[in-house]
Amino acid sequence: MKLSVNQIQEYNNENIQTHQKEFDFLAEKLIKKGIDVAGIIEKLENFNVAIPSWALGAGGTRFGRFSYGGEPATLEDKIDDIGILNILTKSAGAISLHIPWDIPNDYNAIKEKASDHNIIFDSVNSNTFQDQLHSKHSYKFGSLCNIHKEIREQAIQHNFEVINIGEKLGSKSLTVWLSDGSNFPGQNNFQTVLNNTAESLKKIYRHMPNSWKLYIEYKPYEPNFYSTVIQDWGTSFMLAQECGERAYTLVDLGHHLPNTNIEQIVATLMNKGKLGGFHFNDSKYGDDDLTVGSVKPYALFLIFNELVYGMNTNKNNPVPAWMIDASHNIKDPLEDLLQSLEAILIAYAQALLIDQKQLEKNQYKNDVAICQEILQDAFRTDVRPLIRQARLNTNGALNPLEAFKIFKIRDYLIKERGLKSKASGL
Ligand code: LRH
Ligand code: MN
Repeated sequence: MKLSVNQIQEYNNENIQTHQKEFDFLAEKLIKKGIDVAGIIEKLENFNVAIPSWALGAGGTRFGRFSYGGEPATLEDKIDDIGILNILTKSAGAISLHIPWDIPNDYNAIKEKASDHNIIFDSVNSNTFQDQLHSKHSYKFGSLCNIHKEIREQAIQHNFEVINIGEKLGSKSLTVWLSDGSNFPGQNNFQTVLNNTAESLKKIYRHMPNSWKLYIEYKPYEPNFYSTVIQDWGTSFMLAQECGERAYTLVDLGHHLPNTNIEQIVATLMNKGKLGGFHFNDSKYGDDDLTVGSVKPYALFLIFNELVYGMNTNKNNPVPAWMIDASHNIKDPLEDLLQSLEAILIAYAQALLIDQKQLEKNQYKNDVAICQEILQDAFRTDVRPLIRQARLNTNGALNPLEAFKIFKIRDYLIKERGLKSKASGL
């Protein structure tokens, strides 16, 4: 399924007048406030989010999985699907692979297909939370933390292989998430498993090319339900510091206990130059992997407020890696990802409206009410005309989700791949 720029332009022509009126009205209002509208639109045009290769089919839980029809059963099909997201939004120009779920058969063919769709290979993810068919040792009782050296070595070797695969594709970072932990008190010696994990991560870090970054992802629980070795940002931060300057903490929004102040964690990590990137999603209770901005949009906005401040202030922190990590149990995976991309751009655009100088001035005066008003005024601004203008400027669709439905893309994919095709992943 390859959509043409002409098809997109034809679709846009239907809606261009409405958009132009809404955009002109908003732009005039913002310019009057001294806001650099052109600058914001340029930032939105250049904002690219990596799509997880493991979230292009129907997700599932232990209670079941409802397949979706037309799912991408091969890595080639997955790249084609991300190509559809990218031609509609112009902000999905990257794929994050999970190994071994997505090991390429033909590297040159895969790289060619990706470049045809203007897609780059972002972070590669290792997987030592599942046993592989021919693996000698099981990770049932842990991988990089395991009390048995030969099992740690097997997991370290796997990460070496993932780095080698990423190098061949032009990726520049490795993401390590460990399910390692315990289900019962007494099962693990906390210090032993932490020391083993630290030593293992250092070996992996030293194997990476000097141009690479290591992202250490934390999570409080699941699949282990008593302890997780890398349970929170502090543990990940500590391990990243022990590894070296190219090791960072990765923040998956769903990996926090209820009511955790994630925006403060983001500010703290940026302050220390250790914020590596994000796995964007949303959640009500646990690691629900729901559509970004679908449950707590204000929290996402507050996170982007810290990101905008940090990207202006913390020059010691690299530009974070923007990635989605979601699982689609009942929605069309591509529609869900289109909504997530929209929610991320909306939160970023709203945060860019914040007058950081005014905020700082009123924080200095302890005028708490005005500080709140400055944030809420930005959050209560409908910035969608700015995002539409950015897409128009980049030949994307004014409203990608609507275009996806009008072009009947899912029907086309089902005709092409059948109802039974199943995507690898979660
Ligand atoms: C763990 C996680 C991690 C991935 C997996 C697919 O919950 O967020 O990022 O490896 O999901
Ligand atoms: Mn994740």
